[in-house]
Amino acid sequence: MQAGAGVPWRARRGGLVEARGSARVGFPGGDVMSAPVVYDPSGFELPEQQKRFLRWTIYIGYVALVAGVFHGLANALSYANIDILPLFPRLKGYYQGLTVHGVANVLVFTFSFSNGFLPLMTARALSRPLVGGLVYATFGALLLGNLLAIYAVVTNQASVLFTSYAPLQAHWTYYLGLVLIVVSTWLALANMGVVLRRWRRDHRGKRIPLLAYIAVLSYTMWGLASIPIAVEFLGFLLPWSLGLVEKVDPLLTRTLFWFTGHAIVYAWLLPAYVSWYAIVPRQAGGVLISDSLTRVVFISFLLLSIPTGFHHQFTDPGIGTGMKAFHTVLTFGVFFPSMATAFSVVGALEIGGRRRGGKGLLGWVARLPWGDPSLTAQMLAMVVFVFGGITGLINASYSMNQVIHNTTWVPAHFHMTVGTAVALTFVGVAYWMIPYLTGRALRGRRLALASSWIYAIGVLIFARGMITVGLRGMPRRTFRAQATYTNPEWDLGGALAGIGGTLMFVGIMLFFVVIGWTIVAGEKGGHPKDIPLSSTRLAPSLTGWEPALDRIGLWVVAAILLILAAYGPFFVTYLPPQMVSPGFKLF
Ligand code: HAS
Repeated sequence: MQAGAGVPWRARRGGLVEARGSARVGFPGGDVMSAPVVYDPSGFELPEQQKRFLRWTIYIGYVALVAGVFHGLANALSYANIDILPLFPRLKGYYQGLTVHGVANVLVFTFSFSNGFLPLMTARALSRPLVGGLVYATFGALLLGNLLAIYAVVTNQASVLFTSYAPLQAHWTYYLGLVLIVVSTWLALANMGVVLRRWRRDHRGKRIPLLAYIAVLSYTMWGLASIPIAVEFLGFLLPWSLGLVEKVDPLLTRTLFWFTGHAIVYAWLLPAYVSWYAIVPRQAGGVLISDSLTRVVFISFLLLSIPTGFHHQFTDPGIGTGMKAFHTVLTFGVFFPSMATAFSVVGALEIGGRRRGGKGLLGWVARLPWGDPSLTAQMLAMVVFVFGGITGLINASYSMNQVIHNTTWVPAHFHMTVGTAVALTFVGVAYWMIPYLTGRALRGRRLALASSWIYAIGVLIFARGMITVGLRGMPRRTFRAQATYTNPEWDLGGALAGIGGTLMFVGIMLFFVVIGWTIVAGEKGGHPKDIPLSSTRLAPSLTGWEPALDRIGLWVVAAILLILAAYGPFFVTYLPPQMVSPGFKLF
């Protein structure tokens, strides 16, 4: 990593960097060199109308999150044997509430945020406006999809949980609503694709600016990954719920769900990684270490996120052990880009901490700007994600999975991943992005800091409890406070889950106070005028192998080939569909 004494890195690489400005920066080890700024430093403003629709797209997610977290509290308290469901008078039952919790938090909140955030990042990185019609269409599809799904869930006609497993059957508006939410993500992807294509037409031979590249690749992966769930919903569940076909194939639809369903977790995660790579280094006062490593990481996710879904089906009959083993190997493969991410973000933070005077092995940690609510939320998200990642590897280990599958261990894992690494990062991003989009200064900075700390401490206590009782066999998706059976070994862990869940609820409510206060009463004009874009220590090259990283179409073809190898044998041996089961409405 040595820059070469006194020689600007750009010069050593033959002036290959597309730089419009540069900054002098210091690195651990004492070298000082020129860090290229690859984005137009004069800034770029989206048209006001587009900003307005992007922020309303994100607000849809906030409304969903408000609805979703209330049932989260009920669920967490239930593990501590406290039943607050009677306080929800219109709720017909636990599974209706759990469906609201899952759909609102992991489907609506995440994709609403990404539909606003990723196009905004693309537009800024390329300094071009988005396609207005596609911005409005994205918002419209998301809104309509939500209204349809909300109707089905609120009227208790869709208590099927976010996994929508057949033969549990929901009202057709639920399936159509979720399809429209997916369509909204495709429209956002189309928008980014059009803007990027136009930019490339005008900049032949140039490297795609990193931020645009990783934003587009995140949704490209999702675009590919979402095809199986579209087939499941449009080809099977929707006609079945409309009565056009009488029966359904539970194993096939479940497999189609997880075909998309593991990649979906990376579709939630990658927008958070976009922030960790392209924004956090700047917020911490550091720089991103390597442009090419970052591109390799996102390509790895494109290649490996999708052909891993059988690790959710280790216990399912009807799928060959060899197929499951192949997916296990690929699951361990998709762990590596996250390790590379850990290296990159810790490196960038360390540079920032040392530039602020941090000394010794870990002295730089204390010197990071912990008073910045946006950065602090994201750093806490990263710390919690370490434990989310470790539990994920245990899930993926075939024999260990037999111990934890369908226990409360699994919700512990996903509250530390999507529930914190992703959600708390989105919270942190909101602390600069909502002011940027509304033109109002952030209110309640101390409250914002308190919110993130309370949430992060809460989730660690919650997960500790859920992991302990999960290992002692407590089932997930069960309302303990009303269960007719119990186990004294669940008491301590259950109490921790209740305490931690309550803290998480308080933390997220404080976030809503801060954001609501900012939107309504933030000082006008006191907002950030530009996105906090990071520069890169090792910049992109125009020669050698690196430009091949920008051939997104080529990588999509490679991803399709890997998917065919991973899923082809199953479909070849399994099809045609075995339409054996009628629909059930149990709750
Ligand atoms: Fe998972 C189940 C395996 C990651 C979400 N997962 C789930 C479910 C969800 C979910 C929602 O193999 C439940 C679905 C359901 O309802 O049934 N998961 C993995 C593996 C990973 C993983 C191997 N999962 C995620 C992410 C999610 C997510 C990310 C959401 C966003 N998961 C599984 C398996 C199951 C499963 C099985 C099925 C279980 C069953 O039986 O049902 C890995 O990709 C994780 C890699 C991550 C790391 C962490 C890297 C750390 C970083 C932070 C660095 C920063 C630092 C801080 C150190 C290796 C990048 C520095 C800070 C300073 C301040 C200095």
